[in-house]
Amino acid sequence: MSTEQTFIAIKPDGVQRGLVGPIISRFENRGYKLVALKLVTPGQAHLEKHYEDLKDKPFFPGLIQYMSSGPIAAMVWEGRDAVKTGRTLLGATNPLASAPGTIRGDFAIDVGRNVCHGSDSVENAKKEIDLWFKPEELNSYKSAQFDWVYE
Ligand code: YYY
Ligand code: MG
Repeated sequence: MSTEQTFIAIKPDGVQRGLVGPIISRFENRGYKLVALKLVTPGQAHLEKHYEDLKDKPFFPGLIQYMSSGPIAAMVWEGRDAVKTGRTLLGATNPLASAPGTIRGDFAIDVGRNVCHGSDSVENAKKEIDLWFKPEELNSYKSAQFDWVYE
């Protein structure tokens, strides 16, 4: 298990519902380090690129419309096994199948309003971080918690 970076986004519904703080807290409380954070309202072309693997799905047009309907809190989180554990913190894609205690399991009901995004592989995390952030927006620092979170 290695130190990884993952792209986590709070979708427009999460921002509108005042869930930025609670979602950030899940990652902070677990011990992950915030490397980048910004509130952005991307255009449709950016979102189509972000979700390009899903372009043939029937829900794709609605997904792009939803994702472009308001600001998104875009973040990069770093730490051991951050990609897979980030997905675990988010919960299943369909919130009705997400365990209580996960973000989607605690804060969402419909799959098309599932409040957050997380990279699904280390390779996709790199692509997504590259799409959403400029290199200079990624902060390099040692977290004050580091020696108390890792043995
Ligand atoms: O990675 P994750 O967000 O958990 O799921 P994906 O399969 O990548 O789908 C991206 C996004 O699309 C999902 O978060 C909600 C939406 N979506 C949908 O609206 N309806 C579906 N049946 C499947 C996914
Ligand atoms: Mg996905």
